[in-house]
Amino acid sequence: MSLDINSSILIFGGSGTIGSSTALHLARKGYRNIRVLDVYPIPSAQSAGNDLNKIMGTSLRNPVDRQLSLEAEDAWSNDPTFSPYYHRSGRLDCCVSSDGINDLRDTVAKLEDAGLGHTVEWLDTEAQIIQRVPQLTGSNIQGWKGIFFERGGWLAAAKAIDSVGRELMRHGVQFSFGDSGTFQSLILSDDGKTCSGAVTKDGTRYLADRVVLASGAWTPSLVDLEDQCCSKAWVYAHMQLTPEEVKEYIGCPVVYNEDIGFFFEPNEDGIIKVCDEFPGFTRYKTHQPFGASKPTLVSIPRSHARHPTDTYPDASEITIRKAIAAFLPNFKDKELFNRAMCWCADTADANLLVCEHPRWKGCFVATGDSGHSFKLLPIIGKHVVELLEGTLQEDLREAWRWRPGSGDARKSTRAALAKDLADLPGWKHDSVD
Ligand code: FSA
Repeated sequence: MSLDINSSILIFGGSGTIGSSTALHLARKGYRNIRVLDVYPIPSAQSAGNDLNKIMGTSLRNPVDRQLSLEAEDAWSNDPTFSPYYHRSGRLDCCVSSDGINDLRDTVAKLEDAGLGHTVEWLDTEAQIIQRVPQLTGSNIQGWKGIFFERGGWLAAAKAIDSVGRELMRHGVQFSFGDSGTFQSLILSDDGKTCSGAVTKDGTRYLADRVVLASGAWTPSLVDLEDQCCSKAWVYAHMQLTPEEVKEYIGCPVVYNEDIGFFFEPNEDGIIKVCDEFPGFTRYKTHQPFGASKPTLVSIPRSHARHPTDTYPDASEITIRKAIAAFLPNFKDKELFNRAMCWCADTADANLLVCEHPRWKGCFVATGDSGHSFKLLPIIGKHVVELLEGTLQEDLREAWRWRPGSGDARKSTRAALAKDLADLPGWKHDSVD
């Protein structure tokens, strides 16, 4: 059955990045029967997007990513639902290792090929880096080279999803949160091949023409994704600057070093977020997602919202402190707070997984963010809607197709295999599993 504006559509994970964007684009197209379901109200307290900030930049990994990040840059700049949350402070990508420097040169070459050479500046010396980012004066940057992207910066992530939520309310989208928004199972036809809705944890049965599972890193634990996604945690910590210190860091570009990590300009409360860069942490458990024939090992996120006293492994304190010592040596003794983990779903090739589930007609998955998709918030939903309507561009369909067996999501494109949280002390501060 084809879709029309009266078709009923359920969006699980609708309080997170891809789900809220999907609801937004359906509502903007005039769909009148949209229901957002989520464990938490929008912006979901356990969404990776519920964060102080995320990086904005142009991704050049492949033509699909490039197209999407250019569309996103345009929407972040011009769409009033999003533009107040785009801080176009610029982004410095920098490195000291020869591999890293080669990657940077490769990026410049790709930008030039794409006709975007004029949007970046190659910084060949420490002096040139410091001229662009004076806040790095006195930092440990011997031998660094860098690229400065003037089209980039940071996104006030949670505030932007909240803005989407307010627009959804204005459009009359319906919401179910808590147990009545928590996925339990699909409602399937007698032959098991067609999905006609879903049941939530409290037993409510929602009938619908389409079900979209956009539950981010939780998706592989909800339905069988045949190992195409592996959920991993990345970590961050905050530090508080004094008003005097804030003055020095206002307008500071995002500084990203693939061997060390990254930090952001202070927000309006003078808080700087610092992250280390590493292959992520898994949390494997024996679990049977809906549709799996037997229990298997699945990496399952642990919700910071449900376990607010959790922090991060002791090992992360060391690497975050290293990042601070390199980038922000004056703040090396500052107290850290809000140490937390944030969960993303990696695919083997780091492309999204946005397609119809091959076993259940009418059930669609929209996940596999692979840690680089928050920037797509304003536009990703437009393409999910195109998928639902059967008009998704061929190259996007190909990149996002169902592709089990095509690679190892546990490794993905990372430098090494992710360690498992079970082997890492220090992060768990309550006794509940
Ligand atoms: O370029 C970017 O969008 C940075 S992604 C930020 C990050 O924390 C990664 O550094 C990390 O490796 C993981 O992908 C989660 O996202």
